[in-house]
Amino acid sequence: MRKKVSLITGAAGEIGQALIQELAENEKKNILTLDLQPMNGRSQTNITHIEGSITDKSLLDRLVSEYEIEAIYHLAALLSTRAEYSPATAHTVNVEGTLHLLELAAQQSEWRGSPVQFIFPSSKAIYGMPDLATKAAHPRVREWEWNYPTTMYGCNKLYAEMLGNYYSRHYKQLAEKSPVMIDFRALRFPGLISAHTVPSGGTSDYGPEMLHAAAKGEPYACFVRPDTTIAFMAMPDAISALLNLARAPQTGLTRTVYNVTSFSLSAEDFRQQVLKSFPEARITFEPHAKRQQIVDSWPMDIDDGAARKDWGWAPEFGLERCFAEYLVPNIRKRYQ
Ligand code: AKB
Repeated sequence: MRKKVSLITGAAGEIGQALIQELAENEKKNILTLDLQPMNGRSQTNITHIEGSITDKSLLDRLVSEYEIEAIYHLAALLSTRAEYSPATAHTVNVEGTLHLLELAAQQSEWRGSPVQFIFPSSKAIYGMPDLATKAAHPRVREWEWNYPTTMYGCNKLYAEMLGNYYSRHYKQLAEKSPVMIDFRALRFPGLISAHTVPSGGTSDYGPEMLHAAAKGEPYACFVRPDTTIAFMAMPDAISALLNLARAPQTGLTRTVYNVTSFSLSAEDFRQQVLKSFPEARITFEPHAKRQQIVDSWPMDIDDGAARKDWGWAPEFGLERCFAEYLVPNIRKRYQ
């Protein structure tokens, strides 16, 4: 008999590390992790790690011959800054890799006779505000507004959301016998901030980079203007959003893709928050014109009213609590 598992792709990344903790340690699920990197420091019996790529179809075929995959948390992606340096590779990973996994989920659903759940973190990068005046005039965008991404990453995420919608609602719509559809659910995250890991390859990374540099006593030159405003969220809230969306009864869901957010602030306000706890921090502003352009295209805030209404989403960490109770104490411990 094949072993039942939840598959986590991109498991060695920021979200993956925190999610494994919750699923494997607290929920005692059997977890299959897939990443290009080794998973250092984890040796629980309910976690099996496979080093490899989501673009390797023969590897994915091997996995389904050995395991019954009940749920997929598809976290692997090339983030927005990295994707601009190699757009074709980003497309291969972010779109083709996602397509392989959706196919895998569809086949597994058919074989099991019940839907595989597919949880997908998307991003505020799928929005594209044409200029700063429009951004100021539309400070809080809803899911269907301004879907005009300017980055390869944003384009990839938006298309992957649409593929997920297709596989869960319209897959093989002309076949005589309707297939078992997958259960696809996606979240559009704001910039995530973890006290335990430093992100790499993103364009909202200036927030967490500023904070980690201050805690290490290192100077930091922020790559966007002080007035640049976008939304952020603490990593524990991101994990509970993923898990709560996964647990929500399908009957209450009116969308396949939901905005979720916590607080929105400018880069200068972010600096002020950091200075409250690290008054010696040396933070300056040296905007990088092209990365600035990307962040300027992202909305100031995203409207998460649908998630609140449909499945009771509410972040635990607002701005003050996020810094005072999660980020600062854990970051101090980390760099002690
Ligand atoms: C990035 O900066 O690329 C990511 C994102 C916007 O999802 N944090």
